[in-house]
Amino acid sequence: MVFLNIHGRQFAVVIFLLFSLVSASCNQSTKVVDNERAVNTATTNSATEAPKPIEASKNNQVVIENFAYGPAQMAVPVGTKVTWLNKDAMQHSVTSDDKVFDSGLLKQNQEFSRTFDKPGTYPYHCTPHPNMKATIVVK
Ligand SMILES: [Cu+2]
Repeated sequence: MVFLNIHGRQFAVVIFLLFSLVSASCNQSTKVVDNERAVNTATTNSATEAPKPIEASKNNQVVIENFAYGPAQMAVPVGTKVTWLNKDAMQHSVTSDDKVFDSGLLKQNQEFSRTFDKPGTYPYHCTPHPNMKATIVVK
């Protein structure tokens, strides 16, 4: 009887170990799926959120209107020619913060263009109105 009891207990322990192994591996595979789901969700989120502030306009044109550059942030590939158009009656400039380019004062409906041959971030402003700020990102 004693032997049987021990044997039975051992058997139960083996069953218990097997069961915990199986359930552990099940949990692990569930976790992997959850992680993948989390990664996918994170990727989707960053894909929808990250590009938002930087918009590439259809014709790589920035319109200056109501004392603002639109879009204020624009991403373009290397070699892109960007054109600014001043729609305001007020004169504005397109002046690089790093003195890389300067349009001088643009009258109403006057344009300024620049081709960006090097990747980088190009912040610029309006000389008469320093609160007017925008950025071109060249990739
Ligand atoms: Cu201005």
